[in-house]
Amino acid sequence: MSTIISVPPQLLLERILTLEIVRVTERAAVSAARLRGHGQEKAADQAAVDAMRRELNRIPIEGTVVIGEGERDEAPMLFIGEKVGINAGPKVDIAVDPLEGTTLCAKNMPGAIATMAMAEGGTLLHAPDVYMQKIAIGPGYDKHLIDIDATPEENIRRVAKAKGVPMSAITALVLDRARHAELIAAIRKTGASVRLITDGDVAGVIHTADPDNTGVDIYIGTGGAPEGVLAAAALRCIGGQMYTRLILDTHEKRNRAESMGVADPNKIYAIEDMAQGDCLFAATGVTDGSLLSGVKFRKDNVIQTETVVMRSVTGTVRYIKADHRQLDKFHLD
Ligand code: VTB
Ligand code: MG
Ligand code: MG
Repeated sequence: MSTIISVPPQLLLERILTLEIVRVTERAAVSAARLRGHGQEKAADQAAVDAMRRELNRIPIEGTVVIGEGERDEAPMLFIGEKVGINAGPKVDIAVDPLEGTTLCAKNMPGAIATMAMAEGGTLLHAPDVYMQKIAIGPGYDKHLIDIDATPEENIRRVAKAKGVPMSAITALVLDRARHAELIAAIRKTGASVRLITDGDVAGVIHTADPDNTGVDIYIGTGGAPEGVLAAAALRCIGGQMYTRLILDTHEKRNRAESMGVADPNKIYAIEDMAQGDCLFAATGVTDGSLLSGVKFRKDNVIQTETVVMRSVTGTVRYIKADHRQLDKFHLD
């Protein structure tokens, strides 16, 4: 008899938690969306953090934030090491980015999301808030097709060949940054198309999982390490390949990483090195984006949200559209 469960049952996260984390990202997204387009990155971020923390503290978990808003002294809430949950239930690691794309939200541009991942305790990479080199493709390719140390040309060539299309039919998603000038030129030289985003590479990486709909075949470039771990948690659920490397270019960063358990500063992380075991991932749209619709404030106080939630052990991906009617009445956000 075959079974889809590949880890011992005692290590599974209870599936009921799937819905619980949807509430968390929904509330964070609604709170941030109230400040959408107001040009206030910090205020929107803080609103998302407050809402996310309040909701996390209602969940029956013994959670530890491993990817959070920063070190305890710089982040009063959702700091790395903070305990969340009702302190009863499974021990879990929590990764959060309550408002991923603060600038997108402040400018009401596409692609801001509220996002989090939950995994068995001790199974998420404890990554410091440094840059991370990343390369990712979606599911359905041979193992190790892409190589973080190969040239962009080589990676594009391999993906095109595996897909059975010319390189000119490949689209690479890249963060629009000066540091990526050479990378962008190298990709364009192959004939491939570069789609630039100003922010938001958690969603960016997730785009690779569904090239037929998103038009994105590969993600390449350097972004935040916390965002890398969140994206890895998502790809762990939907499949795909992702390789990353922390950019630890100063003593201070190397020491910080070491104190968080990073023994080899040059280590290449695959998805399973960043998110092992069973994990859940959720993201709710704050502004409209190509992955998710943003929060809509309708008449009669109806608030609509769209969330994607994934569970690694089964690979289930759900899109949940919700109408919230009582948020103001119960002062819940
Ligand atoms: C990265 C990326 C994020 O901010 O952290 C980026 O991973 C910051 O990059 O998705 P810069 O320092 O070059 O601005 C996001 O785009 C949004 O948090
Ligand atoms: Mg953030
Ligand atoms: Mg972010």
